[in-house]
Amino acid sequence: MFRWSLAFLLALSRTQCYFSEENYTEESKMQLPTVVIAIIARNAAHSLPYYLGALERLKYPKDRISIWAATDHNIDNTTAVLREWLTVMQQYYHYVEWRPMDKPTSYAGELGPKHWSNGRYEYIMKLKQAALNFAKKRWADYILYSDADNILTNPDTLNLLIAENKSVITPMLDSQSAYSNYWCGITPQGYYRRTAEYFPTRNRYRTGCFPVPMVHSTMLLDLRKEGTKKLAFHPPHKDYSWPFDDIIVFAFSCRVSEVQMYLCNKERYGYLNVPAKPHQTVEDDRINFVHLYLEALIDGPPMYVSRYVHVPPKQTDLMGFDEIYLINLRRRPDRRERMLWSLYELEINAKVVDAVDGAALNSSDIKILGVDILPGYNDPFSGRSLTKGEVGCFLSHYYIWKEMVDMQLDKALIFEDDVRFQGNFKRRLMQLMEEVELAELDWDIIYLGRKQVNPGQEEPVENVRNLVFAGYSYWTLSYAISLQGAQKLLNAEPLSKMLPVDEFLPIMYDKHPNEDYKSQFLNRNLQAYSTNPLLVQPCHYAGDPGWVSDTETSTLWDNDTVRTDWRGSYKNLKGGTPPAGIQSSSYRDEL
Ligand SMILES: *[C@@H]1O[C@H](CO)[C@@H](O)[C@H](O)[C@H]1NC(C)=O
Ligand SMILES: *[C@@H]1O[C@H](CO)[C@@H](O)[C@H](O)[C@H]1NC(C)=O
Ligand SMILES: *[C@@H]1O[C@H](CO)[C@@H](O)[C@H](O)[C@H]1NC(C)=O
Ligand SMILES: *[C@@H]1O[C@H](CO)[C@@H](O)[C@H](O)[C@H]1NC(C)=O
Ligand SMILES: CC(=O)N[C@H]1CO[C@H](CO)[C@@H](O)[C@@H]1O
Repeated sequence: MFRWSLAFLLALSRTQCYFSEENYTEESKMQLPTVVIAIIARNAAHSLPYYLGALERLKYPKDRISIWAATDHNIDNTTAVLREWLTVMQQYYHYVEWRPMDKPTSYAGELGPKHWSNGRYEYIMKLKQAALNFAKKRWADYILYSDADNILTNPDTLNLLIAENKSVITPMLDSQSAYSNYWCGITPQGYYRRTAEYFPTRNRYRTGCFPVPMVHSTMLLDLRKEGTKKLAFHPPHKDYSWPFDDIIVFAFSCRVSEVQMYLCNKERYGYLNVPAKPHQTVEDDRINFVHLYLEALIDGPPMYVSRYVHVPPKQTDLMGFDEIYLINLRRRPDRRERMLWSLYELEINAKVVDAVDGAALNSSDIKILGVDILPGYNDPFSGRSLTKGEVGCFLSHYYIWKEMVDMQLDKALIFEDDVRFQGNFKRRLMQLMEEVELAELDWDIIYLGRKQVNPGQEEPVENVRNLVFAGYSYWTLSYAISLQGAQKLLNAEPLSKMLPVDEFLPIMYDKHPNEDYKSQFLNRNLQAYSTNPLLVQPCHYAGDPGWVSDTETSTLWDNDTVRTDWRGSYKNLKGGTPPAGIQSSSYRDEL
């Protein structure tokens, strides 16, 4: 008995020793807070693949997220797209609640599928309240509301918002305009009030997380906070007398509950589409969204579609042109990719032409091509000469004119690869070309993007809206050109008296201020027009962050024993040049 007890005690103490010292393991980490994501989508089939793609890429464990998804009153494919995504994703998320409503497809008295009638407001308040009730019932720590055209492209957004420890917080979203998802001021009646803070915030001149009277569209509520217990979307507070609008009702609820709304703009978190006007169609909204997508490609982070929904392929076309050319340097695949994605989204079919790489040209190539500089253009005292990049750029455009003439193409459209498209680009251009046709305008080139050198009124063209006679201009970002125009440019035999292509064009339409240059070309009868407003801008300007500065400043005619630095020459210094910051498109400088 005694022996047995001793052995038992020894064993016991040894066991304790093992576990308390040698085999001790650390406490495991806390799981992340639980989040409900509320998805409420209506007539959003065009944005949903990007919206869902961004949600599925959020860097947050999906088993800590529940999805509450509702859709209603659709005339498009929203229900099918959401259903397809949820069917796949339910295995990854903690839980999925799905509330589709197929019929009816409209509200009584609404002006269109994007109109917010009172019926729509009331219904959306009820949906948001239902999502909130669901989250509370399931003891969720947070609920994230995000409208179906808010694309949270920054995958850290959820973590970043949680880390701020606020009751109600929104990430500032970028749009195609000054519009965003917050107000800095509110009137005593609950309407938007202009403030001095809005633009500095929107432009990120001041960054941080700021208390604001209104956030909407995307917002995170911390349901663990005492204050958020009283927040409600529906029914509106008994003292509510402000406009009947779900975002204002909720802002009021925060106010009476003494919960401060916060806006964060420390990072770029994502995008939101500018709301459609009441009478606009789903197609109008889609076109706006395409513009947003293109902006995101330039400014980043870009949007990507979900891997789990089928996106119907786009039908691209030539918009009535015989060919559409995209000039791109082979060693600039990033720009080519961006432009091809952009053109695809715009449903435009373009042919890539490899730009002549000026940096690779040597003096014997140049001799064979018969290229020589325009007498008077090579002038070290004014800091002006033709760089290799400019020769490459000229030749790239020249070969396209030549192909047009060889193939007898009636009209073509040319893009350089550093183009930012204005909203509704395709429709506006097609409309313009239709009016040009109807007016039987005899045209050689039509600039879609350029730098007007002497800002001022240019004469409008009769019977064609948004078209002017082009004055002296820089840049060749994009232009339409007719067969007759291409022929005129070739007839001028510009290779043997070359100057930058964007100086050559104004000479040919007789608007160049330099008489010496002009005198060397005889038939300066190019008929040049420009869209007004312009339909494209350069993506970047000299001096922009991320702008690739000109590294190729040497020319083919330099005396190698005497280093000539042509940097700062040409358009950067010339009198009457554009305001600081707007100098020349980086395409040419890169070449
Ligand atoms: C609607 O969406 C479903 C699922 O994504 C897809 O299979 C179907 O082809 C779509 N229909 C149309 C007309 O786009
Ligand atoms: C948020 O709370 C956590 C934990 O209490 C703390 O570590 C963190 O510093 C807080 N963040 C901010 C921005 O106050
Ligand atoms: C110029 O470059 C071409 C190839 O582009 C090459 O064949 C030729 O030898 C070069 N000439 C000189 C003088 O470097
Ligand atoms: C280059 O410049 C130097 C100094 O001005 C001059 O002596 C030389 O002859 C020049 N060479 C050519 C090929 O022009
Ligand atoms: C139960 C267990 O894992 N026991 C281990 C404790 O640590 C010793 C030595 O480190 C091991 O031999 C045991 O197997």
